[in-house]
Amino acid sequence: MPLALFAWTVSAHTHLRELEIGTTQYGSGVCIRPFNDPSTIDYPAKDPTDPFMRCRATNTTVRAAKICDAVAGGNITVNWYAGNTPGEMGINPSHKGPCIIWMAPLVSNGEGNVWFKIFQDGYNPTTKKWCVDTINANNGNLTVTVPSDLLAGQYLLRTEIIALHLAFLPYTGDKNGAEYYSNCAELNVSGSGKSLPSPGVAIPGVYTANMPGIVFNLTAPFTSYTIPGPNVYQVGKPGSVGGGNPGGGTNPPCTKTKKRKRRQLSQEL
Ligand SMILES: [Cu+2]
Repeated sequence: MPLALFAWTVSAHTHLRELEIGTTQYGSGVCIRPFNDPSTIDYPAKDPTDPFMRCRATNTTVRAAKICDAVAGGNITVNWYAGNTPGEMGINPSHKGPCIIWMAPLVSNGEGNVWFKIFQDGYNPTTKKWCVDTINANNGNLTVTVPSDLLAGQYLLRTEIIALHLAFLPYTGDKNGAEYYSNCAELNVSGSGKSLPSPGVAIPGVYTANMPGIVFNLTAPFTSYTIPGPNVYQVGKPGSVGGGNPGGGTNPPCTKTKKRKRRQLSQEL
């Protein structure tokens, strides 16, 4: 019960509110896949195996009403908004954790081994700031660059904050575990690039409830944080989107990876 009370009182979760692409500021919800129920717009996904965690939509076939134009090599600013607390931008500052921006071809509807990262920011041991601190200092905004050599076409853009305040124990039922604040926007990317990063990973699938970076204790001393999931795409290297810190899905860990993961987990716990 104490945990349930805590989760209830910390009500300022967040959602992706709007996009600024190049110099175009889009309105609230434009080109973003809608929520099932506006009253739960800020509620996190908790089960890393549930398709709900992909875009925080139970009906995964519901499309955005519009597809926004973007340019390979151009900037996109995503804006998170804690709508449950009037006037609050970003996310409750207790919700420390990383931000990860993903893409996948829209034709896949996000199903299969199609997702690749274009950006991630976790914890900076020098400044002691999490990505959540950085976006809150910037009114909930984060600017990322569309890979300059990305193949032209339609894509999903998945924005994700992983909040770690309850992640000291793995997810079991509704208790404990990381909170996934994911949303999906739809983009039409133009450009002359020829790269489609692959093989991607499956979402859900890429995270498991017990892996480093999904399990993490914010209240114990730590000097580093392992961002879960594969490496970020490097322009010019279409195959650069594997590896990293796989927890499941399409990247079965080899013996070496298992050893490394176990050592990191013991350090972090
Ligand atoms: Cu929350």
